[in-house]
Amino acid sequence: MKANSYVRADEIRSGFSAAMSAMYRDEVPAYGTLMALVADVNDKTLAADPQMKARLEATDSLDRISEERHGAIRLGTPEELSMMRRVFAVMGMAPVGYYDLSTAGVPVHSTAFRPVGAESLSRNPFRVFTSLLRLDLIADEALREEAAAVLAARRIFTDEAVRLVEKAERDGGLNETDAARFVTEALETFRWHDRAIVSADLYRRLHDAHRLIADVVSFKGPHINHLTPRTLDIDKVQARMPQEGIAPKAVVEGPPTRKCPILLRQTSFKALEEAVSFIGEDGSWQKGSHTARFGEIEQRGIALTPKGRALYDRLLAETRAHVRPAADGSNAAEYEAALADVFKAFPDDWDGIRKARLGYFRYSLTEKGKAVTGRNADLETAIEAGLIQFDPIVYEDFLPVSAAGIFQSNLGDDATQDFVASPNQVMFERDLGASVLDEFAHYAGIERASLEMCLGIVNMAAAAE
Ligand code: OOG
Ligand code: NI
Repeated sequence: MKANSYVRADEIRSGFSAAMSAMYRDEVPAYGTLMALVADVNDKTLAADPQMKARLEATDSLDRISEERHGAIRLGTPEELSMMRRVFAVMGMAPVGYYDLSTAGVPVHSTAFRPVGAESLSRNPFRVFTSLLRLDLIADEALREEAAAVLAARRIFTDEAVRLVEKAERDGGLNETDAARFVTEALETFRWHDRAIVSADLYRRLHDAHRLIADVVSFKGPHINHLTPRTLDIDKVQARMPQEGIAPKAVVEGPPTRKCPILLRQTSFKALEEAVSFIGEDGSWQKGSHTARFGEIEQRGIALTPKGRALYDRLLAETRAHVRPAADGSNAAEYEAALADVFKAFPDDWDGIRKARLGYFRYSLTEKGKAVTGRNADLETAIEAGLIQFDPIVYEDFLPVSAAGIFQSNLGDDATQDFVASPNQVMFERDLGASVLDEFAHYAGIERASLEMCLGIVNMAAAAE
């Protein structure tokens, strides 16, 4: 079969993201409500800000926004993680970044599977925050072994999904029939199962060790635990959520409200208590409940350079040393005020951010720049002369402190627990069966390529003179 009869990985990913969204909307109706709210706020924001709309259109990122979302799953074993990597690879998604959440009292470490090239991202930036449970952080050895035995016996992928992954790897792609089948089969892994694979007694003991352990170990598969649409104005969505019957968490995670959004701001609504049944004696089912699935929204801003990120981390730590947001929201206003105040130290205009080398930008020729002949200018002169313009590059990744806040708000206050900080990227990559990509190198590459294109054209015009 010729390679060009294969469906593009970008298309498989788009199909999968749409199928996942439809499934989750069926399973968790509040997610549908949130999607409608986000679509409405995005439309109004764009209508009120024609300049924002024009720049999003020009940078090829307007179309993707209404389709844009991320999800999250939690896996139990190295085998599950490495197979998941292969499943996502069929959809053109690679592991980017390493997130250690043990410091935040959550016994997992994680990566984000996402597309990496600029073109793939603009087609569909679907990402999945993927965590691996760290049983090694559980003190009770007997319980650890019991949990490991349950995990070792489950199969989270269908045989057909595995067969199609192997076929895609062998042939270098999937034809249309196989690609459609693959989407259906892969989706099965993410489905909610209301019948647990453990007894109520084991569930309770796992839950007592950590709620997250119960969530990962007790079920047939790693149900998608949230899907997050991207909004252009998170403060508006947060304010309107209660009117739609959704109670948001107390504070928005990440940077404060700014004229020039940086990195990522996120908020969620609390996980739902759902009816499940546990394995009872002699084949019966015992009724109970489980709390895991929630909703989240996010607003994405500019990707920061290592220098910008260090400044962000420092300012966030400074704020939190001062006021730590309480889960019940009692000091939310105080926290927000402190955050806004401390972040005054972070420039809030695009050119200031650019000149201080705090963020990554995509450069392009203006109409005037395209028409120019015979000018061989350096970058700053060309920008001042209106020949070259710049747009912020969107941050495509996640933030560990924010992720910890999202985990915590859905695990309940009683779950706050201290683990010894123990990042172990080497172990994670061994379990993954690959190294994770470096997010900074990716943004720097996009910036560099855009610059070369501009300067190349300006210089070519000069040379042709
Ligand atoms: C993942 C939480 C992290 C985010 O957006 O930072 C996350 C989880 O609860 O499994 O999704
Ligand atoms: Ni999330």
